[in-house]
Amino acid sequence: MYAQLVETGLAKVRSADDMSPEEQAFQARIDAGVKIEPKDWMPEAYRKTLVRQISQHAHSEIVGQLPEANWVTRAPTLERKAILLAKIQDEAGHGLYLYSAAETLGVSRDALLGDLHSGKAKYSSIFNYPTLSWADMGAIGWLVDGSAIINQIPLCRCSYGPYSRAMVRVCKEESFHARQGYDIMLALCRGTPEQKQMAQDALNRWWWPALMMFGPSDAESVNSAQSMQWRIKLFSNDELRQRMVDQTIPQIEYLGLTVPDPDLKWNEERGRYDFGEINWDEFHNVLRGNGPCNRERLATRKKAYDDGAWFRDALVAHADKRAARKAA
Ligand code: BYC
Repeated sequence: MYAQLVETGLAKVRSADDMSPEEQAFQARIDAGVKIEPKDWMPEAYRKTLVRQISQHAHSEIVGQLPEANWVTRAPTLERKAILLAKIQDEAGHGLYLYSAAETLGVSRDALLGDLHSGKAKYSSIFNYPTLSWADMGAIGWLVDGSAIINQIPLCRCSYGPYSRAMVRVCKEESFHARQGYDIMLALCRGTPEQKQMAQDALNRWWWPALMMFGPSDAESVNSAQSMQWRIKLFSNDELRQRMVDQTIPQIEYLGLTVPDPDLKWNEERGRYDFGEINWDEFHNVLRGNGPCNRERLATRKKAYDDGAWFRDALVAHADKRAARKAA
């Protein structure tokens, strides 16, 4: 089983009897829907859980730039290239808001990046798959950013103020990303038979990894119960995954494509779709660092960081000079 790398000190959800008076007051504020702000008292385990989730989220944003970067020079038109570049720049911005939100919890950005580069910190499994055709740009925007919206809209209402506020702008931008992805898929599906086949191939390869983005099943999710008590998470992994399926199937039908799941069928009683079993062995394998692109993604990130050392040094030297001039 994949390791839980951050020890928050909590093996299970704590009942009111196990809580100190401070913790009880903290939980009462959360239950009343009051936001927790950086200078407020918080349990150490709450702080650590937030640092874990927000930093993993930030890492996902910046590693998430890499699969799409592959297609900037190959975009079919100038307009598509400009849109793709804008999207990739947005992801860098999301990373910045999220690292800033994590820093309000008393961790440094250098330490967080150090954990990413050493392989200690996770980032989303989805970014360890290759982008083989232009249709993958459509599938990522539509399915990956689409899933991100479903996961992140509830985070706009999460209990930690800086995280919830960062999510508002992120979600607006993700919505543009999802639309541009669907627009690419529509253009391909209205094109030649070969172009439609490219779209189908991309759907076949991204469908299951997109469903894995929501994390392990509720029965296997070690962090969910506590995170839901603290309103860091508002809905379970399985609930959000189900929403993604229910929302996306009509979009697939509109494109005239086929869902790569023979077990998918509408369940009249539930008013939702039933779908096939996810390949959890594949998910765990990717989390252990053995997906098709894990090593390449990490090596590219490290190189980008090392290549930027001169620029960070120059910024510090400039700031020192200005401070010295001001002091003089
Ligand atoms: N990939 O107990 P669980 C984006 C880990 S950015 C890798 O359910 P939790 C985008 C999990 O961390 C997408 N690891 O955990 C960017 C935990 O391990 P640790 C990222 C995963 O935290 C650019 C263990 O499995 N979105 O969309 O309650 C371009 C057990 O899981 C994954 C966010 O980060 C995974 N898919 O729930 C385009 C959103 N799933 O840490 C798009 C914020 C689970 O104990 N994060 N793990 O060692 C969340 O909502 C939650 O952290 C998760 C997991 C639902 C992801």
